[in-house]
Amino acid sequence: MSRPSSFDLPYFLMTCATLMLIHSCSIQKEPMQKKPLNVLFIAVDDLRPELGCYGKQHIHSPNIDQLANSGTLFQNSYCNIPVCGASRASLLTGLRPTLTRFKTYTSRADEEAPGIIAIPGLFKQAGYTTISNGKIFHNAKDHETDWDEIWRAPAKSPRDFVTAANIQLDSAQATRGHSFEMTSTPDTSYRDGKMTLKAIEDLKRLKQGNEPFFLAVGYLKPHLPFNAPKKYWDLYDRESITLPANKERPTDVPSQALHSFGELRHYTGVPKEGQVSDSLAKTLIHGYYACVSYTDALIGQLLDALQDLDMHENTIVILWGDHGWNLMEHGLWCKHCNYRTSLKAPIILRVPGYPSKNVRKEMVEFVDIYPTLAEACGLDKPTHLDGTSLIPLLGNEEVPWKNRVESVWHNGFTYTTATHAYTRWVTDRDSVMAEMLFDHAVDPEENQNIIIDQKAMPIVQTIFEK
Ligand SMILES: [Ca+2]
Repeated sequence: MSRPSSFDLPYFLMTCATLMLIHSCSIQKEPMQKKPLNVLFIAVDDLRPELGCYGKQHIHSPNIDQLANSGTLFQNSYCNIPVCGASRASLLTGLRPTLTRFKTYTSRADEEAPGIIAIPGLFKQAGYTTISNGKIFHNAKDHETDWDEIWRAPAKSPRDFVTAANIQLDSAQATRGHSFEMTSTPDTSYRDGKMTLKAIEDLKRLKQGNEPFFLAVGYLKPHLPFNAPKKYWDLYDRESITLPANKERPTDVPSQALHSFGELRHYTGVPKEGQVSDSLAKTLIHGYYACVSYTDALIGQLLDALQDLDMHENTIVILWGDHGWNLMEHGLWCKHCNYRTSLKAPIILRVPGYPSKNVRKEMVEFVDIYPTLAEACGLDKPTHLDGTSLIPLLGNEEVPWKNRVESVWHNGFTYTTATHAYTRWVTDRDSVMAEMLFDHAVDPEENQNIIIDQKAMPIVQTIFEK
């Protein structure tokens, strides 16, 4: 089958039909008594809180900002592990990553936590129609019987390039395309644009059905490569983009805190060692911003459709980025580290019936999402869950809450509180090999490791007291 050079609706629909996998239902559905809330579950790959609603006024993200304005924004939300596959496996099972479970981008929930019911499985068992579009579990085969449909958009090269030169590079065995791409093609030229159309068609179809739905829509951007239509690049003035003040590699942290951003180096035009040039650094930051705005525009189309179809008052919307990203802070790119730039990622939640314009400062983490969605939809929470439902935080009241969240990368465990972030790297026997401690009250960018200060030990004790 030859592919058209521009978007072609009949071709697209035919491809949708070809790729749609209708799975046999190994999970038996229970009859519904009363139609409960639907769930629109939006995942955004590698999205750190680089959004207007998180105080980043230089970012053009009006649609996600509007979602936050209509629900609850969690200001201090953290992933439990900063890599795609493991973060998703943990979030979708509600189980924390450990030294032996959920460690890499290839982590599979069904293999590493066998017998554990994941979020889509819980909803399917409760009688929901469950659809996975795009990247939800990292591996489409993971928990595949949890879904009534699994769909991923077609692409012209493995990493979804559009220009001929990049397609050629990306399709070759030994090379990848460039780390960014700017085109004059429409939103639907990339997979995320195609997926948004598919998800909107899903909403129309689901509106006609009798079952509630759990519709998952997993965006691929702003993950590398930073490919986006030119109009999103044009939202930013390259000359006004500055490199971070802390762009040099720090010397006061353990070697385990740093890495050489191998993920970025796979792409054509990126040096195999050393820091990238300031010029490429600016382009990468520009490209990340463009991809955030591109994704935001697509999410706007999806949320507009939800509203136009008059489904918004009966549908929970949750949006999360699967982990943070370093844009040259600490001399780093990509994720894969214990710095806050890598661990902090957005959670925005809108549950019908709860106040809008709600901003919570409590420490929350991705394992909290599973119990939240179960409670919001009146489903019994499985007993294996490690997190805490966020539903008590959807109102304006003060409520008792945990004082810290826990993230892990390799053998480094980071405990983040409202005031500090403490990381300790342990051996398998739990003895401490290295540590770092940051005081967010005076050092929010984590530029001074204070673990050797006299005050450090009492601070660390406080982190574990509550
Ligand atoms: Ca990711």
